[in-house]
Amino acid sequence: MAKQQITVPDIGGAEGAEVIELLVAVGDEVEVEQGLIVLESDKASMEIPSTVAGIVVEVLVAEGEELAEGAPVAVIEVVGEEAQSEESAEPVEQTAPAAAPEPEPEPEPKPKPKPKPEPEPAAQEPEPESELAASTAGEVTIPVPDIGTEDAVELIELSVQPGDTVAEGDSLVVLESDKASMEVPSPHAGEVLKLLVSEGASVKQGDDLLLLKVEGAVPVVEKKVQEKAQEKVEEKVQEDATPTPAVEAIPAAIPVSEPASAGKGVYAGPAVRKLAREFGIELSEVSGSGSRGRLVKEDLHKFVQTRLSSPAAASAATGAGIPVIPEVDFSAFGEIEITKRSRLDKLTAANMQRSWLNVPHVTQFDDADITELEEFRAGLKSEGEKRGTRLTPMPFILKACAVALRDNPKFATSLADGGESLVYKQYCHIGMAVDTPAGLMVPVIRDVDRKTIWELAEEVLALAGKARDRKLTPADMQGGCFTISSLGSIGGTGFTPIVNPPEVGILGVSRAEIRPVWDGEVFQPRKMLPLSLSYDHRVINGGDGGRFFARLVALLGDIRQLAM
Ligand code: CAO
Repeated sequence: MAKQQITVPDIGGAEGAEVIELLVAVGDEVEVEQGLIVLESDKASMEIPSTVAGIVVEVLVAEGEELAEGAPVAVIEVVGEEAQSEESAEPVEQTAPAAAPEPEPEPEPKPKPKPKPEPEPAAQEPEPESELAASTAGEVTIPVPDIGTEDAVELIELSVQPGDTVAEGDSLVVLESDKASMEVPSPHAGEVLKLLVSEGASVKQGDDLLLLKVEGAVPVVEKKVQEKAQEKVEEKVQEDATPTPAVEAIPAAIPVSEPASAGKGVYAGPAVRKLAREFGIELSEVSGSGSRGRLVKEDLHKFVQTRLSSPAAASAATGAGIPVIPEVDFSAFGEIEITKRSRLDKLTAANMQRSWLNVPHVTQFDDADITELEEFRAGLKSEGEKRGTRLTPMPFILKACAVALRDNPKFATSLADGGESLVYKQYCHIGMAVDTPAGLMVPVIRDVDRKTIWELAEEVLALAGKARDRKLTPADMQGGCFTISSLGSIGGTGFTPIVNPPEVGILGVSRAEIRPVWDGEVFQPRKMLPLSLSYDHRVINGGDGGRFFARLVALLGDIRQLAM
């Protein structure tokens, strides 16, 4: 049988994404699209799926390791006829990874794929009875991959339509469980032939999503095989009266390995482990109430409740000394409704708190007189329409920031070596906070200093659209030197933005309005733009902040200086 090495695919430029969870162990049976590991960059977490069905013979990574695109993840012994057509058929040594437990003696045979009587013709509808087929005709039914739960989840968005061409990794649909919304990436490049579900449908792992026409020979793994594999794992769990290292952490349906760092020796499934990470709970501190001491979600909820009712104990346990905000039973005061927060909201919350706790913030306020800028902008409205774009104040603010950063380079630095050094960046990439229904995202506009106002206007529109359509990749959100958060279109006279580390400065933009401004003799109606500048006081002192701000305000007050 051929062995296939699975590597980290294009993860949108995320460099050094950390392995936060191993979803499989040596000896596990995996399906196409089944997650092998979970990677987390500072902006998102993503499952790395297997591209083949088979048996895991080597896990090449450990929790806590940092991986980039192309890094080897695992070796899979490919099951079935497609094993013949797998390109990476070169022998791969079957050594167990140093930290991985020995594979358990196989208590039962692996499911043998039925030999196919004859090559499968290109079929519009997949044959429901076939168990495993290698399709050279290039039509593949894409199922719901491992979504970390056996429960049905809602399909909230179809990201493709019949006729669309997709690249490997492109989002096909968006699913939403009570915990998170997740995109299902295409395992292959190809053309969408037919949708097999509709928006609003309730789907489970293994349900068919769509029919894809791909080039070349690809494995077609059908529902029945997935169900069989699932049953097999379930039987295995039931038969194992005592958890052994190899299957210790097998939840009801999905085989997982024993994480090295979190909850070592704890019997819990991936969903419970994920929840524990979200709560910041050390699994070994929680007692499991499930069969054979398995941890279930209710155990975590109880644990949190107990901790919350004992704030002093929680504070002492974390060593942070931060008093815990006690949980209130709001239903005691009237009717309530509880909704789950999206993963993005929770990540943003964690990032905000990290910044708030680590960065000593100072915020300064000033107003820029943008009367002439606004007159100039109004005069360009028709040209903007001709160009098919919209000129808001944002491109001017971006440009002014680029010049102010050039003149005050400390604002584009980051701390390094634990505070021993400062990294000065010789590029000017500026992040722009975008408010989306899914939560806050901060795409980064590259080389702002080298772009024209029109180019920036187009990019602002494009990136804001991409953010709202959930099309941003981790690469789109990395590498910023400084951030702008504009609430100008929404309102308000000022706010204190939170620095986006490792950056050291962020500009808050509020709503411009005409105000009476004293010119020495009379009050003049001037359009004033309220600005707030927050910075990391470990790096920027008040003088630096004042100089940067004064320059920025002057640039916006006289945009001719932007050309200097
Ligand atoms: N004062 C007055 N009007 C403003 C303004 C300001 N400071 N900024 C923008 N406007 C106007 C624009 O000119 C536009 O009107 P016209 O079409 O008549 O010119 C209108 O408001 C809408 O602008 P916009 O929001 O579509 O575009 P933008 O370039 O100003 O901003 C973006 C783009 C992506 C920054 C913005 O849409 C957005 O998402 N802002 C929210 C950011 C956020 O949530 N920050 C908080 C983060 S911390 O929680």
